[in-house]
Amino acid sequence: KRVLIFDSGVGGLSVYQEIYAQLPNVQYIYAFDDAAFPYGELPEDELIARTRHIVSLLVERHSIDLVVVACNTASTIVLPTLRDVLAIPVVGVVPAIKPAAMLSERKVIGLLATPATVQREYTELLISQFASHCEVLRIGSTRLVEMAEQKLRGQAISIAELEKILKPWRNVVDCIVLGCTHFPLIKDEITLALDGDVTIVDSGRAIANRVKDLLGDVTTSSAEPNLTYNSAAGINTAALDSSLAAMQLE
Ligand code: DGN
Repeated sequence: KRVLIFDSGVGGLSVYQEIYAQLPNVQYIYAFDDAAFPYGELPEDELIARTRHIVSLLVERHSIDLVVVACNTASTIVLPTLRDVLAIPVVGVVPAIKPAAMLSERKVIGLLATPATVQREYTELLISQFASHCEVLRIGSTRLVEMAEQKLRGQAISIAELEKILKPWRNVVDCIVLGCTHFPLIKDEITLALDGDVTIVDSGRAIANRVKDLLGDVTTSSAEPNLTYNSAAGINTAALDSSLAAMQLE
């Protein structure tokens, strides 16, 4: 079986990690549209057109069995179109508002995502459906996405800068939704910057469960490499590979 995991950058690798842990015998193709990075700042129609084009092309070229749109910014807007044009299952990643609303004791939760995701209609819908009894504070940050990219390329990131971004939430929220797939990659740093008793939730595990349900148990291991990359603008995948190897060893 072949699964395509798609994001605009390295964030989808956090989702890949979760899926790989449950389905190690699947062959994965990781594609990232770094030519249009960051998606959080792209007009909606452009985002839909690009995603549709790239994903359709890769699905055909690589005989893909299932697609994971490992990007909240894209998933909150592009899933209906993709499901229209593709004949295979399309799994999206959207903010884990529902579990956060249940876990929060103070009923004050923080949604940390891209500037686009925090104001999407789909996000509003999730909040009114699952968290209408909570106060939902939002931070939409592209800087955090860049920091996650930096970390995965082995560069240091500044906790002081993170502290500044997250300051309004200190001792206010008790549960944070990582509504961007880049953010689980800097979860430790986010915890450190908040210096408090917060529960942090993301969608990775639930997505992995969903993919497993849809594919069933895949027991035969493939002779091909487990993970290959496709980049729209020739990013340095060697740097990505060494970081990823470290991630897999954890
Ligand atoms: N990883 C993407 C997400 O989950 O929304 C965002 C990446 C970006 O381009 N800003």
